[in-house]
Amino acid sequence: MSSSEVRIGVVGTGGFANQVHMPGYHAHPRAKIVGVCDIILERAEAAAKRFGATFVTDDYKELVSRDDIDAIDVVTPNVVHVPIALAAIKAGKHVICEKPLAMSHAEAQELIAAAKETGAKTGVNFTYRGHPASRYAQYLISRGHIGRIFHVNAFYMQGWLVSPDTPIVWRLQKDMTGTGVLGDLGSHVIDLACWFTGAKITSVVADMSTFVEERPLPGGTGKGKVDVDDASTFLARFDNGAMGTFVSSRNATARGNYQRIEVYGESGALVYSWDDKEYLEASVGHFAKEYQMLKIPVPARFTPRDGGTGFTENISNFIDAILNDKEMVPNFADGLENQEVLDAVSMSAEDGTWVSIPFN
Ligand code: SOE
Repeated sequence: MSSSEVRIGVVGTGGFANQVHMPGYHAHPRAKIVGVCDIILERAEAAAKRFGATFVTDDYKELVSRDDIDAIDVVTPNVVHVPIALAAIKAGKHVICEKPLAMSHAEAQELIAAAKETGAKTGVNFTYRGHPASRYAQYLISRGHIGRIFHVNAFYMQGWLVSPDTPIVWRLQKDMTGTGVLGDLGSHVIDLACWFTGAKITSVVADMSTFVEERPLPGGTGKGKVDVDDASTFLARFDNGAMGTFVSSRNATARGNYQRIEVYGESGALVYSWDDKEYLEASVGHFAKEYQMLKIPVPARFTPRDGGTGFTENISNFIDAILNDKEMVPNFADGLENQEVLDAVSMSAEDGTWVSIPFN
């Protein structure tokens, strides 16, 4: 590795890569995007032009094998996360991958085994760990400010699929994404709930629904069947005895990116809301009031490096982990834990029975 900077290869140059990942590397003083790959070569060429990459390809195998690249960022549809990440790890690269990590916990286990072999630094882009209010929530809970936890209620509600005229995209195709809203949005609040509390989910019982079963195909070429969940709700038990309720939907009318996690403990409580960067609703410490939540300001020290909602925080942390030879968090182990919950929820929704994890 170049001692002065981390040389990056990005696979997948679609919306999120352009809005978050590549700007994140561009903003880091010791990161450089050397190569980009996309199955749509023109998209990769546009990204290379915008971010100064010198190598462009539509074949990820060419990118991961380059000696002038230290780390690979996988920003593709879920179905190819593992083959690309595996190829990168086997080529001696560090890897960060978009969420959810894989299409199944078995696939995720394969990734972890490969990374252990090479000592690769791994990361999963659970974006909302970078949010100032979520960082403060995790700080307060991890330092015991709400005591023994009774409840975790998590909601992630978007409304972009309310109209039946919204066409099918890869996030709605099982063979590309695995699950629908569960993996797309549920994975985020599952990660936050476990990170906030430091607890693991040990069993779930679930219900999933597809409200709109047929949608226009892209390009107006007729209609196609939707084979993934539009909404997912599940109950969970944590290993610390807490009870969890998780609701995620992309049919939540009027909601843009509504993310809310309520945590109730024996000596306090707090509510994190993505919409509010500056405050937590809380009853903690000397703010603790019986039957009253106060809006407490998030201290400046929890402001992420981008000064906003922290969308690029994981990207910066990944670069720093490589430069300082430290472990990136969240990493593939967190991705596997998350994947086990996703798989358990999908299994439970089939017959409505409780499913315990870990599986083996
Ligand atoms: C779409 O639902 C989406 O872009 C998710 O895929 C992201 O993970 C989330 O951060 C915002 O919404």
